[in-house]
Amino acid sequence: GHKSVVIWFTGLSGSGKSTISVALEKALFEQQITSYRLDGDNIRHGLNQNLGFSPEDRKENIRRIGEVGKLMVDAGVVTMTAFISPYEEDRNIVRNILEDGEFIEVFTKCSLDECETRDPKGLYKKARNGEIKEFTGINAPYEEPSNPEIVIDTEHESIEESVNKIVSYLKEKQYL
Ligand code: GGZ
Repeated sequence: GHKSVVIWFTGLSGSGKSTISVALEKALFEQQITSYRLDGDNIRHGLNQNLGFSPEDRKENIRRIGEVGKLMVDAGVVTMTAFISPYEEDRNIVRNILEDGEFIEVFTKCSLDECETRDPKGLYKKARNGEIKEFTGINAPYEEPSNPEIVIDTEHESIEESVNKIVSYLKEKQYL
């Protein structure tokens, strides 16, 4: 059995939120635990397609994802979310929507330099050229979590190491 929970990844674009959440999903599945991932593909293209990247829209994006996470937890599902969620205040709103222990904040730590080198979608380059305004890390802020449950350092750890760190936490705290 397992306890349902929201595993909330936060970090810069290109820091590895999606990659690690996909790998974690696989590791959980191998332990017979079905999980669900919320990401830009299934949220920003659907439920939140009316939202952009202003501070107000990001706040509403994160709030709605938090509410969906709450529904998923009520349905008994281990839920992973992969959104930049740059504002501490907005992440704390989600923490407060959920009950104690239902929100695990995973800071996906990676320097801006490294994210910009990876630049898998060429978005940092566009932001530097002024083609994207309000791009997180370039001309919009990213507030690092002050007290995350887990920090993974994707610049220096392998995917496997990061996933193991999260799985160990889940076991130690008896979510699994
Ligand atoms: C940041 C942006 C922006 C701006 C488009 N700023 O690397 P990606 O492409 O796949 O991930 C980024 C994604 C961020 O959406 P989130 O819903 O996670 O953001 S937030 O939590 O702040 O609401 C990036 C792309 O969308 N993208 N414009 N201006 N990222």
